[in-house]
Amino acid sequence: TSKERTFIAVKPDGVQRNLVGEIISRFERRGYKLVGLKLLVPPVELAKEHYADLSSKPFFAGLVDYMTNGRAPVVGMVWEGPSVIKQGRIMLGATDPKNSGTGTIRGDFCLSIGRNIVHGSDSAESAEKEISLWFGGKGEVVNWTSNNEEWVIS
Ligand code: YYY
Ligand code: MG
Repeated sequence: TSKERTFIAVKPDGVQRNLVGEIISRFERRGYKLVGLKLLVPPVELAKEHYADLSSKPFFAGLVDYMTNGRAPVVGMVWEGPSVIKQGRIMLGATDPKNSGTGTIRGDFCLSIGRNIVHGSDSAESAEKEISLWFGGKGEVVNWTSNNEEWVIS
């Protein structure tokens, strides 16, 4: 539906490399609506819960440290619009930037799976889990009507 929502995050390497505006801009220009936005150094428990399905992987400890060590913050976002979960993943590109197409965020701006600059929910279930995890407080996700909507969605 047009109210579909996904969690997108600029990881610390993306913030450090000044790509926040570029990444926001790509979602804005596509026609998606920003309904949640925050800058934070995530607590270790939040990062562990976010990546809970990877907790048995050898790279898990390094992944959590990279996300939480505070050398740069994370920009967490909720974007809304038609097929935003699937299209968000397409806009990000493959997990390993060596396989990400040119024209995708990862394919255009990074080289290494361990420094792939963005996160995006991979399913409706993970979007719901991640949005409540990162934007659980009252009013942190904002319902609003964009005046562009009739020109973007019909
Ligand atoms: O959803 P996505 O970020 O594309 O990939 P996941 O399989 O969920 O892995 C999350 C995160 O873990 C990935 O973006 C980089 C890191 N990672 C890694 O460092 N090394 C791997 N072999 C696989 C994943
Ligand atoms: Mg994932």
